[in-house]
Amino acid sequence: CPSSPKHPSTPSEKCGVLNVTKITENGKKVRKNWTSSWTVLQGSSLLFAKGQSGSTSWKFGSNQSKPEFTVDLRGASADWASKDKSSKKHVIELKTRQGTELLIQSEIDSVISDWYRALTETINVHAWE
Ligand code: I3S
Repeated sequence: CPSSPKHPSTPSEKCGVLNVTKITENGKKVRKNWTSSWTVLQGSSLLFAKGQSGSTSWKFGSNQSKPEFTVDLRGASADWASKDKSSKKHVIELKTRQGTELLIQSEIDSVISDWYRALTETINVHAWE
């Protein structure tokens, strides 16, 4: 996962630790379950692996760990979540074309701002696929 991509205007790869919960799955409301996930933006996919950052995160992407779940960003939308969606700060609401809604969050302002930028740019690039 490159820290300084060659083409920052079209981020194709980004990774880091985010807090994430699903709120809707296939159009049905599900119970919130915030977990800290190793998150990878790869092309038009967003992948989440369970567990904290640190020593195990390097395994992600190898055959030793499978992503917990994957989100297709083609036709998705991302926006800052309204206050009624969560009491947490810096929350992004991500809605997929498949009817899954996620909240993703970081306590760190700059971290979530970078993700917001990367996600919205990725969604724009793949909007018509
Ligand atoms: O939107 P909610 O229902 O207030 O979300 C909170 C709950 O999911 C809560 O767990 P319980 O299912 O045990 O009530 C979580 O611990 C909270 O983090 C959720 O709210 P925030 O505002 O943190 O997204």
